[in-house]
Amino acid sequence: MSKIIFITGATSGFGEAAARKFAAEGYNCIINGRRSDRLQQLADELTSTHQVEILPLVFDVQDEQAVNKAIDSLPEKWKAIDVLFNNAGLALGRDYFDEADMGDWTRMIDTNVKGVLFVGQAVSKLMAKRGKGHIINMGSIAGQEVYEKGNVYCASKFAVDAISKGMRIDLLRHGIKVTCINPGAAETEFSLVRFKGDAGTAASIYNGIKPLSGADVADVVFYCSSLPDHVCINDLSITCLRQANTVYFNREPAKP
Ligand code: NDP
Ligand code: 8X3
Repeated sequence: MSKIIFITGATSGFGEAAARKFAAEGYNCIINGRRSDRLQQLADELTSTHQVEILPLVFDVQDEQAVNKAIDSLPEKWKAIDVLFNNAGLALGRDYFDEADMGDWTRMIDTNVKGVLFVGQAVSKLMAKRGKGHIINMGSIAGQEVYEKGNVYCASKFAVDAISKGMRIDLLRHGIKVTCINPGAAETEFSLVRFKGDAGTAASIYNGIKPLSGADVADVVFYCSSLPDHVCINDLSITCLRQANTVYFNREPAKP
């Protein structure tokens, strides 16, 4: 029987790349995001390319009731979730602490922290009933080191790190693995969202480096999920070759 992965934030970036990777590897996928048109398009493409089933599930991870309703109303066969890629998240703004927008902070906390908790708890209950499962939370190297103007985005990812550690302890009795993946700079829609559609500033983040791609991270997620039952990668950090941590880059000079 095919395995099932539940991916939040599958309309772009890491989540979309993971849907492509896991579908290609024969997983049936529950894919989530708020943009229903993109989800449906991805579902149509993957079902026509691979011998798998894809279930699009539109909801906002910030909305606890919507999360629980969507997961409770899954058809019984889709509740046998093997892997949760708890990935939906965002950064909004890159501003000094005293100048940042409170609305941006609220959305980051509601999405990156509360969203991870809402989806994580609902799915962990299903996994606990089966006595197995694997939860892969999306952290960041921003959850390991704070950088200038990173304040609340970093805080939200430090929280994901702590939540992952807590889940790992509390879910041990149910045989559930918990992994926290911590990527560095990756070129997805992340920076475009962070800089609110300012494509020039978004692109400048990747000046002089070959950043990670969604597919690079999806490969790592798949690797973590394909190890023997008794083996769990707890934390995994991944950067491109030209990045050492959140601050140190070796950028190739611009060509004249
Ligand atoms: P993208 O912007 O490309 O993708 C983000 C995804 O999250 C989209 O599918 C978006 O879907 C979804 N999403 C955002 N808010 C919500 C919400 N409230 N409810 C449901 N889905 C939501 O960025 P990435 O793929 O890069 O980001 C994915 C994760 O990786 C995030 O948690 C991010 O913090 C983390 N990360 C990113 C890094 C990077 O450099 N790119 C590095 C380290 C970590 P939709 O808008 O349709 O709802
Ligand atoms: C995204 C990586 O360094 O831009 O989580 O915050 S960083």
